Amino acid sequence: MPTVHLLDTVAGNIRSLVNAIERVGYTVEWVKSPSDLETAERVIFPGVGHFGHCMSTLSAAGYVEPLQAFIASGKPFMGICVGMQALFAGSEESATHAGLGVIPGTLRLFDSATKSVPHIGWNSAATRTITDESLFGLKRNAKYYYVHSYAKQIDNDLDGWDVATAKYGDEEFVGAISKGNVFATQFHPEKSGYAGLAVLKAFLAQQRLAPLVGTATRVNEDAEGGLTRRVIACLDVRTNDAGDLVVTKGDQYDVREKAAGGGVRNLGKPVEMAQKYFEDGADEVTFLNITSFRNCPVQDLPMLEVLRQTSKTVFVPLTIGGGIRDVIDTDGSTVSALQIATMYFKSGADKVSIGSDAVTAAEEYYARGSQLAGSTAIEQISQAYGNQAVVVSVDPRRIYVAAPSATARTTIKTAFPGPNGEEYCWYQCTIKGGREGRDMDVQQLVKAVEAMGAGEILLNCIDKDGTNSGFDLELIRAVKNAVRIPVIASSGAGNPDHFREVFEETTTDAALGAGMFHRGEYTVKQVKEFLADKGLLVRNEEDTEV
Ligand code: 1PR
Repeated sequence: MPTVHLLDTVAGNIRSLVNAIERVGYTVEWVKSPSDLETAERVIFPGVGHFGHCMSTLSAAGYVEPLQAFIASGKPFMGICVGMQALFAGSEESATHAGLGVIPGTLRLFDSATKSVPHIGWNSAATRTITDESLFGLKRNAKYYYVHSYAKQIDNDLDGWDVATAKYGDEEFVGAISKGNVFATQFHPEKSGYAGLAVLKAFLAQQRLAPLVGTATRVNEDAEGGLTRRVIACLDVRTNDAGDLVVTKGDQYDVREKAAGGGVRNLGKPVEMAQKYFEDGADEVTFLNITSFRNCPVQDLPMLEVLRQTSKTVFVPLTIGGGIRDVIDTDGSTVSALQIATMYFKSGADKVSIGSDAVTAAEEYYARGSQLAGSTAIEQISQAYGNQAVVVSVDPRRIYVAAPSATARTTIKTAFPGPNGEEYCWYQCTIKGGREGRDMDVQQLVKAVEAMGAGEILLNCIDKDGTNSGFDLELIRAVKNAVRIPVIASSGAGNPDHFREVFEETTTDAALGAGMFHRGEYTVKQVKEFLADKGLLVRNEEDTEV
């Protein structure tokens, strides 16, 4: 098999890229020192995180000139995400670091006044300069997975480059760019389903231009127009009483069968179910380890193997939550949350989701007078891997009050009064899977974790969990109003119309379903088709194989 040299100087989920490269028929060799670039035939340079950190790492390891020389040699070179950004002259993200200067121009931060930043999700890469052929397999009506806060907006400084663009709000920016032997994508082809694998395959085979065939010829102007709303499948995983790792699902966080002595509900095997949801068109798959695996050495955490297996065949983003905190290992040693997160990223996770530990960190943040500590799991992981890699999973519960004056917490007037006719409620944060309530409202929590560097909120709702009665729209609006980072609505989805409702009636960035998919009541595909029929912009994977 032909080889690809991979330059991995930046932290992140490299395993998925390796899996994707192998899937399209190539083997990976690592660039271990700058001299390896002299003999490499084709190079891919992926990157996540901070532009300045990326450039200083490259420079400290002596890669800047060898990389420029490789690119000048005319051999195929591909940059991905920050690996693309590094090709530009510079980025606002770090005024003190120059880029490689292969492409002119400077990256700018997205305007967050009217939209969530980071830009996370599925967007287009529609070629502007080439319209009658496909550039490296890009399809005008396909969607690709992006996750970034800085972008190269379209100015006229890109003359001579073939450019494919995406739109976010009213900003049009570079989604992919190419000239000669250089090809770079802001999106992650290894996380963009079969459409992304096709791009990787075309680059590696050096099929720069190909005739537009099949679906590629069907240009859907609407579909080119921006970020889709994401539909996420979530798998709550734990060991059952027989010691097997199972996907489970309860209601209001009770996952045992209702009969006396009921065991943990077993709805299937995590890897198989994730695979099915990917094939059905899920935009992301989230695993939540809902009980810590007791007496298990950290190195053997069962979810590490679940991720390794899943990332071989599931080419959309994977999130892992549950137990991301500093822990004492079975041998008595302390393992930091950052080390645990690193193990998960290396095993194929793109994001980690932090629950209980985030609540404790937020309490300490306010106790210090809204000062950052620098040492929390959220801060450490987001500094090392970028904000986009840190999700905070929130488990709020409604506390009804007769009037706002009855509590110091932020209340909302609810259209669904409490058991005694109370017209107000506040959303109390909980820890340990809802077992313990804390004296903090959800708005306080999400503001604190945004300040610490969380990139996304996974917004559960204990009252709605497993009820099939639709999302808590009041909660979602309250949280969307409190933060600028994207929000994933969760808990209560029972049918496709609940997804339409949450997307039409709130500005949530994504919506997550669990029980309705696990029990086979509806498929992800049915939800997507329903949303598309209602005129909502969703990604519909048309390819099924590469
Ligand atoms: O506190 O960092 O160790 O993380 C624990 C994680 O496990 C948290 O993200 C917490 O939400 C989750 N969790 C803990 N206990 C349970 C439980 O169910 N007993 N599950 C639990 C939370 C919420 C969603 C669920 C949606 C949608 N589950 O995952 O899938 O509510 O369900 P639906 O569509 O069927 O209504 P830490």
